[in-house]
Amino acid sequence: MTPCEESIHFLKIAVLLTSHEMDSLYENSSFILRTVASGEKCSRYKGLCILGILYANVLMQLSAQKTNNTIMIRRLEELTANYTRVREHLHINNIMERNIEELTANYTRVREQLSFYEALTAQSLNADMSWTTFNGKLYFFSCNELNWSSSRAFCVSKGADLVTITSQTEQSFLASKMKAWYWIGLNDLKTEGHWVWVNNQTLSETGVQFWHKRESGKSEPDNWKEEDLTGENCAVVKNDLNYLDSWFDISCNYQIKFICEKK
Ligand SMILES: [Ca+2]
Ligand SMILES: [Ca+2]
Repeated sequence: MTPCEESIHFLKIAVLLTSHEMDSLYENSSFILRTVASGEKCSRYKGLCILGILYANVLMQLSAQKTNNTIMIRRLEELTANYTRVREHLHINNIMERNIEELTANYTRVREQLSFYEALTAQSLNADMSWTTFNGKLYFFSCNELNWSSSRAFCVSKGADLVTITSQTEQSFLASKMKAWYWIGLNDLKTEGHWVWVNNQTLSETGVQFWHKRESGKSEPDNWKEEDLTGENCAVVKNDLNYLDSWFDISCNYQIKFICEKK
């Protein structure tokens, strides 16, 4: 190739470089290198030649960067799609959890009502619903077992309420009649640890309480949560202990006999 032909060829490459035609540029790379290596032949175009090489390098770097960007954009799109799927999944889970909570609450309500009506029916069949008199009050010891709130509803339906124990004499009388464990009208449903009777009297107002005491370990009420995570918020009186030491807090959901009291 004559110097004149080389000049024309190099100018063509310079045009290719400025027009970003990379494939043609790579095809002519051997000529560029030969031209740079041959300092004597290329002396007239040396400056332009170096600029061309640098320009080609920049273009190659830009091209590589463009490829990286394309890959990153694809990954970003995949991550976005995954994120959207996870969010939709979480949303569905939240809705399902809410539905389960509502269904559980409805189930509990229906179960309580059912127990109550079962007890009413059983009691109506049992004609001898007998009341025992003591100190001007009437007491009924149930044969049926209900949870605490249904027991109370039953007593109320009979013009009474769950028993309120306001003296050691009354506690002694009840103990003498008991053949099982019975619900009494004492609870801390409203405020944990604040025990009140169904007539809103507190233990300090009545002046008597007969919680079971333990020499080692916590005495009652202990709000034990092993069997019911909501704790123990209703009181029961047990017949198999000293009557002065026989109140326990237990889960309000247990099915227990109960004592109604009316004036
Ligand atoms: Ca409690
Ligand atoms: Ca307890």
